[in-house]
Amino acid sequence: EETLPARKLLTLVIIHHEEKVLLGMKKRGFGKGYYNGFGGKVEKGETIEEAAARELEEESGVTATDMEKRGILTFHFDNDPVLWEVHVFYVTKFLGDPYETEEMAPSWFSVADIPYDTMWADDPLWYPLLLTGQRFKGDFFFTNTTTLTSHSIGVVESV
Ligand code: 6OG
Repeated sequence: EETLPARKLLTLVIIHHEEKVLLGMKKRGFGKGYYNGFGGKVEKGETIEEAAARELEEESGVTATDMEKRGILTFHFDNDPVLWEVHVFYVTKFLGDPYETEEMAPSWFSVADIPYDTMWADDPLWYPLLLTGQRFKGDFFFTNTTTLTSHSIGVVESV
């Protein structure tokens, strides 16, 4: 009898406001030294949406007012049997001004200047879909945690 692989649920919020994208330089933990959206693990007793809102507030100080789920990314790491399922949310309206936290140093980037060289290797494959209003699902296979060896990605009707 086959069993489903174990999955870890995570969130990732990208804010797109006045032609700019808010990214945080991760200061510690997984992905340190990379720019990324804001997010983290879904905790027991909260929904994925609640986790996304909570992590955004904890890591950037802002409160999203129009969060929309736009993608699901599944990461396969050769050194971890657990799949990482990252739920991607798109935000254009929020309250507050982003500030630096223990976890992240935020900056705004024009879409043309998104620093893909200092981001996870999967990001250039799906940010263009996110930023043009599409919904998507993708699978990404990493070796040695950071080397992307293969992927598949598709635009979907709903996530
Ligand atoms: P914490 O360790 O901060 O949660 N994340 C990824 N984001 C991108 N763009 N690519 C990946 O490729 C990622 N793997 C994980 C999900 C980790 C944060 O990093 C995201 C979370 O927002 C491998 O709790």
